[in-house]
Amino acid sequence: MKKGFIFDLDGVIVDTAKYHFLAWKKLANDIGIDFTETQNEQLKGVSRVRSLEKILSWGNKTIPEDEFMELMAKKNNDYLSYIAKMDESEILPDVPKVLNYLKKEDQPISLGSASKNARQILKKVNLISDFNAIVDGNDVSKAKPDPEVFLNAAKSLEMIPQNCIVFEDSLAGVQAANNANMISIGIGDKDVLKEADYVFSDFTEISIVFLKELIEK
Ligand code: B16
Ligand code: MG
Repeated sequence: MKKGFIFDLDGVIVDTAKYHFLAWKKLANDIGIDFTETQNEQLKGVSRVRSLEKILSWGNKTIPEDEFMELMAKKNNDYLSYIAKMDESEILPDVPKVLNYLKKEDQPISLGSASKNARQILKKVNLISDFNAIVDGNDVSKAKPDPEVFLNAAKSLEMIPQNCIVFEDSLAGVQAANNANMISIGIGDKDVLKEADYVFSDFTEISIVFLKELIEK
């Protein structure tokens, strides 16, 4: 049987949250707003626009539209300078083990990410050819927990949602997968991701036997 396997990017395939943190922190501090790692956690899976809106509201700041656009561009340029230095060593543990097994079993694989930089990142870490479809922040109008990104990924793979499995590190992403009627697999903290059908700390905890069962279910 074929299943559609959909992977989030940031926090699932690579740990780019640390680069988002550095870039948002610099930007926030430059405009006189404090920015902590706890706040960064709340931006996981959240779009660039919504992230800046949240940071401004935490700092009780309102700014004109043109300045908002300038700040977004500034943050992204800074973020891209970190991305430029990425290579295969930044792929999270055992991600290749899982991708290689799914490819060997001829299972369709898609990306389902909120990031507009997804293709660039996949190219930098040399994984772009592992994906049969890529759905990212450029292809959606509604943010997770809306299921749009994952439903688009299912469509691209020509799979029905009920036969798709989503790997996600953010609560909003797990909720998006559940809202899409897909099997949700949380990657990260069990307390944060308790709404997921399964939760693993990382891919080293995911066995080939488990993947085989998902395919055969
Ligand atoms: P960009 P994911 C999300 O990616 C990140 O988790 C989130 O922190 C980021 O703000 C968002 O992408 C947009 O990213 O600025 O590169 O378009 O986790 O959905 O893969
Ligand atoms: Mg993520």
